[in-house]
Amino acid sequence: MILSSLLTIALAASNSPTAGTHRPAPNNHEFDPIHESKADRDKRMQWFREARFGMFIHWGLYSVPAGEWNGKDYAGAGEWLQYTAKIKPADYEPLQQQFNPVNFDANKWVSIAKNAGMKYIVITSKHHEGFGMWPSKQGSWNIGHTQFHRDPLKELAAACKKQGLKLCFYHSIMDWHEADYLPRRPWDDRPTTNADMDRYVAYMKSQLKELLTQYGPIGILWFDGEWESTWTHERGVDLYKFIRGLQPNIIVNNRVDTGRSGMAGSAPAENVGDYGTPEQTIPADGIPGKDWETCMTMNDTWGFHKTDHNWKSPELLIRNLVDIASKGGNYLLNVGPTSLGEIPPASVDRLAQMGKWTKVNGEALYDTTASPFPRSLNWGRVTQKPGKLFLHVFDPSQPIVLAGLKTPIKRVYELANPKVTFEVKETDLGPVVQLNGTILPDKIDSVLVAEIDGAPDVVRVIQTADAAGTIQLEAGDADLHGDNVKVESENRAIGYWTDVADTVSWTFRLTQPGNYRPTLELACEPDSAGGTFEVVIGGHSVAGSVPATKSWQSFTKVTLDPIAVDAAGDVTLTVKATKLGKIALMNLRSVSLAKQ
Ligand code: FHN
Repeated sequence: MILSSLLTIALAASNSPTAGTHRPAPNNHEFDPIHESKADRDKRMQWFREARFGMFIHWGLYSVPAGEWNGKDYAGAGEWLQYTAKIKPADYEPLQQQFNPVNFDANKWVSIAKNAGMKYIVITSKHHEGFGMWPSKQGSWNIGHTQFHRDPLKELAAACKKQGLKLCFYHSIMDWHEADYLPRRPWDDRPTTNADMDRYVAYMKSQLKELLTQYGPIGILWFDGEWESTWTHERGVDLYKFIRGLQPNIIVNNRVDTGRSGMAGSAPAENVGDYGTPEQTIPADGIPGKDWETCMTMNDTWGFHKTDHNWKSPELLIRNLVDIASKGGNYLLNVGPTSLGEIPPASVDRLAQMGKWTKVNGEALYDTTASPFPRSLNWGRVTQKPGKLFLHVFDPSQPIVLAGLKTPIKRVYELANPKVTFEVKETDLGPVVQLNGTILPDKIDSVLVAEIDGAPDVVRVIQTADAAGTIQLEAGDADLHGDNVKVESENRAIGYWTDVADTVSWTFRLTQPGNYRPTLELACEPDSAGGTFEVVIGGHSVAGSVPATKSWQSFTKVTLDPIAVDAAGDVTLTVKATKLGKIALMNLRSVSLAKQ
């Protein structure tokens, strides 16, 4: 009896809604956002999939203190200052009368985004501080009760409509101000006896209804703050239905529900929400079969922080955009405006640089799909459209190999100047584009177009050692095992080796048995040196330790004792950590083998 009831429960669960995948529509005609046909879902997601690039805006009362409280600087605490400085709501509330963004200019903000090549804007309607950035009729903890007698969301809605961008809202479920929300922050000594989560949810829904009925069509409801114990899967499903009921075509991220896997941003099938939300990271292989969007700061803080000057370079930002698109995702890049309503100049400058690239190369970004190649390439990335492969060349010093491509290439030319064409040479690995000394136009990312007939046919290529028994195994060709290790495009190396259980491996062909001496090209900043590892092939292994190099970007070569390979054929070499360094094991760019 028990078993059958458990099976019944299990079956019920297995029929529960699955996020981001095809759910057979019920035969009744009532609007049912959970069970949506694939065609309806594809139509609803289409603009998102074409957009590839959006602006995240974290703007709230926290921009007033800007990371400082009572004369102390709290590094990294922009929008989290109230939590980090342990500020009680009563001590935080005076910020409301200090907030007066007299320099706010919605058209200027939207133009900055549009000129960067961004297609949508996600702005915080309410962050964890609970403060409404619109004149809400629910209570007084909102911009309607400040000396700023305007509605920034209304002005942004008009500017987005005028300039052709989608307006979207970020809304925090977690609320450090509303007395009905639980749990309290440890230092918040307000009584909890009358706190009522159901009443809080009703309040939150009332505010969301204002946001979804007063500002026109909204592209995305970007939920966050879903990780506390009082938020449940059932509440998430209910909220998802509520939002889609107000605007059926809206997109809702997976943080409306409770299943998100932390910063990795993916979620199990039973989680509602339309796409995955990796944060501050780019998944090594994207999130296969799912829509997803990486959100990322331009410096280290989401909300404005007056002492955070650790800005990412335009080169890294452009390559992140391309890396993400090559894996089928969107890039939601953040700005944190000041309390006067100004986007920091360092952000504006970087977005202008990104705009120069998107203006020339937008065809290789928008409405593209993921690379047909199994993983990152040493020379750059690939995006595609029917009949075209866009070859994003980051490093022209590397052979531009399209490993495993079986589809004939008709011609190759510069996207920026189609008169500049290139020959292609067929090799054992696959076609190789011949630059023949041509200097490519953009040192950050020059796009070549490879025209092909129909869909690209790519087979997995087994790299083979040369006649002397030498082979070089590159980071971009490694199989990554674990949730942390990933290929960092800026280093062309495997990084984030922060879990001793993570491993990397290569499978390749050796034509002769014998002893092979491994050489690793690696980097490790001095603070983290001293980790140890093993190189394993078959039943044999050799150990090594990680020396200090000047930085994570400064590589050196470490040669180990020879390792025995008992038979010729396809072999797998695995690098396993045995002891991590203080921060991580190492950044690993390549492993080469030389027959002794
Ligand atoms: O706590 C928030 C954080 O302030 C910021 O909003 C990011 C961006 O999505 N999300 C949460 C941290 O994961």
